[in-house]
Amino acid sequence: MRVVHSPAHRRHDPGFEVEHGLLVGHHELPVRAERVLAALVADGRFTVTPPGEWGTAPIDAVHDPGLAAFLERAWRDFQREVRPQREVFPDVFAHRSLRAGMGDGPEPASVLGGLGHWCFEMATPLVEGTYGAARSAVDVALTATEAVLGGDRYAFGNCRPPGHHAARSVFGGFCYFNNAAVAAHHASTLGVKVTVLDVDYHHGNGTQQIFYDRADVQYVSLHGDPTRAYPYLTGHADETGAGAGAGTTLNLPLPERTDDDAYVAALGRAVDVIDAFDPGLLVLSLGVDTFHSDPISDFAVTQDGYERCARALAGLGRPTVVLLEGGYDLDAVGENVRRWLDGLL
Ligand code: OKP
Ligand code: ZN
Repeated sequence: MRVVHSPAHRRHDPGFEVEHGLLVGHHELPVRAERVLAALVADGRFTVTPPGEWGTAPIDAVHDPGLAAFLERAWRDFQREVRPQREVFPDVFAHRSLRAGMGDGPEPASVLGGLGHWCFEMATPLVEGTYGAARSAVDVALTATEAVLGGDRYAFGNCRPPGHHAARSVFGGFCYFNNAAVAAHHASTLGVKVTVLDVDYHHGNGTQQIFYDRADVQYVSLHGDPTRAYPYLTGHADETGAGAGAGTTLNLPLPERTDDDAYVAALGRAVDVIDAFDPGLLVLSLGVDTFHSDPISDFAVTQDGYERCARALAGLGRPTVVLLEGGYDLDAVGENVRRWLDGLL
C-alpha cells in the first residue's frame, strides 16, 4: 500500500491549547505523524512517497477562498499588529447572535477581528509554520486519492494537521483545511460518487457541513454523542442532510465506554448504508482517538476492534483512500493506524 507523507507537517508545532479555560500542552503534535510513519515503515508492506503540489484551487473549491487567504497571512499580521507571539489565538468569536438582524457584515480588517470571523474555538492556534503544514496535509490527501483513482485498491495519506472539523468558512478543532473534504470533492469533480466514512472519536462537523446539501457525496460518522462530547453542537442522529442531500448524512452517536463489540456493530450499520449508496470511492477519515487509552476521549476500543472494523470495510470492495485524523495516545497511535491498514489488507 502506498503511504503519502510530507515532512512539512513538522512546521506545525503548537506548544499549547486552551482546554476548558486552562492552558494545557497541545495534543496534536508532530510526533504523531512521525510515529505513524515509523510503524508503517517497520511493517515492510508500505511504500512511502512524497505528495505532489496541488496549489490552492482544490482548497478554494470546498472552502471560502477567504479562509486560505487569511491563514496565509494571519500569523505574520498578528506579529505586526498585536505583538510578537509564538502561538496566535482569537480574542472574540462571531457568535450568530452578535449581529442578529444586521447581516454578516464585512470581513474584519484587523487580524483579531479576522480570527473571530474565521475560527470557532481556542484549541487551534496558528504558529509560523501552520499554513505551510496545512497546505501539505491537503497535498498528501490529494496525492493519496489520485493513487486510488488511478487504480490502487488502497492508499494512506499521513495527513497532519487533521481536517474534519474545518467547515466551509471556519477552522477549529485542531483542523485548518478539511483534507478529506478536499479529496472527496476532487474525486466528485471527476464524476465519482463518494462516501466519507469518519471513524474519528469526534464528530466531523466540517465534513458534514461541506456536503450537507449534496446528493453525490455521502457522509457517515461514528462518534462520541455530542450531548457529552466535542464538538457538542453537531453530530446528532437527526442530522440527516438537507435539500438534494436529504438522507445522505448518517450520524451514529455512541455512549461512553463503547467497546469493540458495540463499535463493530455500529460500523456494521454504516457498512450497510454505504453499500446501499454504492460509492465509487470511499474516503476513510481515520481517527484512532477511539482507543481505550486516548487522553481526550472516552471509548474503550482495542486494536483487535480496529482489525475487525477494517475487515468489515474491506468487505465493501470499494477503492479506499485512508486519511489520518485524530489519535492522541502517542505510544499507541502508530500501531493503531497500522492495525486498521493491516485489517484492510
Ligand atoms: C480533533 B480531532 C477535549 C477538548 C476538545 C478539541 C478536540 C479536537 C479533536 N477535552 N478539544 O477530531 O481528533
Ligand atoms: Zn478526534
